[in-house]
Amino acid sequence: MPYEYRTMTPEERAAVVAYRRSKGYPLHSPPHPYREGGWYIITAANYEHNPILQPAERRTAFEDQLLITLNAIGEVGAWVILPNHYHVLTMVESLDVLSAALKQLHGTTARTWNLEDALTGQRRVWYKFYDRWVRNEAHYYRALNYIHYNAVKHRYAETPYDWPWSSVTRYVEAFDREWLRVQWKAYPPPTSDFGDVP
Ligand code: NI
Repeated sequence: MPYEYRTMTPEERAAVVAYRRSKGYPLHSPPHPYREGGWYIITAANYEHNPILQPAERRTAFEDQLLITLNAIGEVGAWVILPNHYHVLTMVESLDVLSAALKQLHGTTARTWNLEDALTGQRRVWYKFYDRWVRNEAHYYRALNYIHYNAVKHRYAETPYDWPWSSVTRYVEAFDREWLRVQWKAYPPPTSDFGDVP
C-alpha cells in the first residue's frame, strides 16, 4: 500500500478506491493477481539463456522429473523442453503450491547439473520463472499450440514432430495429427508471448 494512501482521510480513500474500480484496476498491485487454482502457463529459462539443458540425455531426465513433479500436485496439459528453457501448461490447486514445487525442482536440478559439470558454486542454473493464469478454453489451446510449435519457433526442429521433448508425440498417440491441425487452425498461437526467450 503506498504511503500516501495511509495518510488519507476515509473519504479520500473511498474516492481512490471508487476511481480505481471504475478503471478496472485492482485495489492493490500484487505480483500475482491470480493466486488461485487453475491452469497456468509456465516458462522457465536457464540463467542468461545458457544452454544448460543439454545434452539430450539431460533433457530426457529433466522431462521425467518435471512431469513427476507436476503430476504429483496437479495435471499437465502440454510441455516442451528446449536446450535453454522449458514451457509447460499445468493445472494446480494454487500458484503457491506450484511455485514451491518448481523451486524445489530447480534447486535439485541445479545442484545435480553443477556437480556433473564441475561448476558447483560457480554457476547459476535457473532464472526466476514466468507464470500466466489461463483465462479460458481458447487461451488454453493457444498455449498448447504455442508450446508444441516452440522447437520450430526457436529453430531446433523442422516440424513439431521432429523434437522428441514435448507432449506433441503423446497427442499424436492419443488423438492424431488431424486433431492437432484442427486445434491449430481454431486457436492459432501468438507469435511471441508467455515470457518466452528471444
Ligand atoms: Ni520458448
